[in-house]
Amino acid sequence: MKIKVVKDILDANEQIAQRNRQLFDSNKVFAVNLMSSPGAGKTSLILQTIKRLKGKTRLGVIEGDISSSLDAELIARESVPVVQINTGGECHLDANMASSALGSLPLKDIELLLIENVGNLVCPAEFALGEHRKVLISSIPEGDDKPFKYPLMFHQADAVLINKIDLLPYLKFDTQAFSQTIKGINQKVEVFPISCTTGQGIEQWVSWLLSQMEKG
Ligand SMILES: Nc1nc2c(ncn2[C@@H]2O[C@H](COP(=O)(O)OP(=O)(O)OP(=O)(O)O)[C@@H](O)[C@H]2O)c(=O)[nH]1
Ligand SMILES: [Mg+2]
Repeated sequence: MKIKVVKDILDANEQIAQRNRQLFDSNKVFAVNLMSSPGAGKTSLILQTIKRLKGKTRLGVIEGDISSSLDAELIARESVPVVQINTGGECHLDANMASSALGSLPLKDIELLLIENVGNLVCPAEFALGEHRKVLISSIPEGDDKPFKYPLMFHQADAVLINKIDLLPYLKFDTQAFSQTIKGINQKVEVFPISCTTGQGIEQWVSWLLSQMEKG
């Protein structure tokens, strides 16, 4: 009985996610669901991406957090359309929350919508939002064992960014073994070592993102 309830919730989410996807496609918006544990660097990555694409690609952002509008305030300073969703305790965004936020964004003026999910390596993987790509950000301080502990997230990702590589001299993290483990779980995944602090690897990430937008 309990399992059926969970399945019903996921089925309902899937239907709303498909409606969101139709809305994205009819407005020619390419949507990316950015997921990570708390503090891995989702907002920093969005800010770096805005820096590279400003004036070239019209961006929009949805910020998901349990509470506060701190991240949205950082994005708003860049004069990019942004909506903050507060889940009020839920550990992930769902398609219905994303749908409510879409009404407050000028979709016709947006080509690339970056959706920052709630910091969590478990629940966001279960709830589609209607996005075109899922991107997972891992970071050096979290340790290189995360693909073994949270395989679903790594299995679903179209790209995994290994952030904070500027900290490699100080922390034990085997980047090569980490990448190999991810490829073992998910053969199609792209892996990019990056640093949002130094800007290393951001060029490659942005090129990949633009190539994915072309593919749709
Ligand atoms: N050393 C280093 N620190 C970084 C890097 N990227 C982000 N940080 C720092 O990591 C902390 C968290 O970064 P955020 O971008 O806020 O992370 P987040 O994933 O958006 O966090 P939540 O929204 O709270 O889940 C901040 O203090 C950043 O300055 C990086 O490449 N190197
Ligand atoms: Mg954030």
